[in-house]
Amino acid sequence: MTRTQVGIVGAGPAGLVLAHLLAQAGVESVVLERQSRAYIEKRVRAGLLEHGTVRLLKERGLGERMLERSLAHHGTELRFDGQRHRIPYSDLYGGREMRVYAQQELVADLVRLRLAAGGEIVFEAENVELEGIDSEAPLIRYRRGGEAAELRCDFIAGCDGFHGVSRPSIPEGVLTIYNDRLPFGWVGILAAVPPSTTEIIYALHERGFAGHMLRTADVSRFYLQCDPDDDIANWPDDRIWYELRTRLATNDGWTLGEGPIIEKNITEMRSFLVSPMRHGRLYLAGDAAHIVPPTGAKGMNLAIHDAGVLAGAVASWYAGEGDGLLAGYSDTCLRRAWRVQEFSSWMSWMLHRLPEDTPNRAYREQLQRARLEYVTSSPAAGASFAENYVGIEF
Ligand code: RFL
Repeated sequence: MTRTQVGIVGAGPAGLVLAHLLAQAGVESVVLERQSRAYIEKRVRAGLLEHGTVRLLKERGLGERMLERSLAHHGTELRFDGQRHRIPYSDLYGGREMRVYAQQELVADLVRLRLAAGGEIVFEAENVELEGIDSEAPLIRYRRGGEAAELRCDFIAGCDGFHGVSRPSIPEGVLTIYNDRLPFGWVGILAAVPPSTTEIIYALHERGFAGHMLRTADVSRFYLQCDPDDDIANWPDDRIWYELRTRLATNDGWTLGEGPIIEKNITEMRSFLVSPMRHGRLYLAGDAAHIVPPTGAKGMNLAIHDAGVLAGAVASWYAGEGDGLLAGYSDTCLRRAWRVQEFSSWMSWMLHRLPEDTPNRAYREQLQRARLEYVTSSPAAGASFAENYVGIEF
């Protein structure tokens, strides 16, 4: 049996940032991760860091490699009717900038820095089970290399993502669950081709949404709207490039660079949120507590935000300041999560072709167009978009 102060389940952005911030506050933790180190350092997911995320990583000494290897971004492009509309979000929101940096790179940095500082991360921890979360000394049981192991702690941080074990360990009836599946899916690809843009592009076309995201100088990420129940086998490479060329086309002769597709999959678009984000001594953070549609690129940022709030609350408890911040943890995080949820949903409905069976579809399409025109032409609407996209400060 090992003892620690905070047992952290999951070495994603939430769990790893939490482990660092706790250590900086003098609080011990052990991270238990189901996958291998190599696996989590290769897993392709998000890539856009909000202003506040960059600031937190920088201030906490976790962002050196990210700052070296990522580019600052100051605007984004919305395309419809073959026209390009730039939203200069930095100008519209006090000069704040965003950064493009792949999630797996950030995870690799956080793992390396944590291990170098003597932190403990148990990779390939199997059959993790939480016990006594209602008590003052909860226990995590798991298996490692076939051997049973136990970790006794004061608090458990459930940072194990949407499919983890932490949330289901909370007794039935305790959590209010909010769940909304959007009628859109995304074919996501990673291609070995330099980007054809310097800024992220979101396009609405009559054939559906297309997105041109950025990763590195040689690798680009693209998304295409598809049916949420579609099968990736229906998307051979030729079809993907045809759809990207068509949906991203502009009237001014912009061209799309094409290259080998390294990876492709289909992601459904879901909004999911539980309240409260805690039960007893178990605190949920990141995707374990909420999922947002990926359109606004918010999931990883929200996860890191939760970790920051939780670290502060736990540190305050150990500093003898009582449990005020812990008691407020869920409300503090949910306030931001709901703002992000609303923005991500608004952006998703603005940028996707509505399914054929949408009630009153023609009317809703006109609303969509009115929204696009407003956000791309009004400085006030642009500023509101910028505040949410770059990361609202509260
Ligand atoms: P993570 O990153 O899912 O990390 C959870 C960790 O917990 C481990 N785990 C367990 N460990 C021990 N025992 C168990 N029983 C466990 N079960 C799970 C997992 O192996 C993993 O290492 O959650 P976290 O830290 O909350 O971070 C959240 C972000 O990862 C997530 O919000 C974003 O990646 C969402 N997301 C995207 N967000 C964006 O902002 N932009 C994107 O383009 C974008 N693309 C994506 C995405 C999420 C995807 N998923 C989850 C399928 C693309 C995909 C495919």
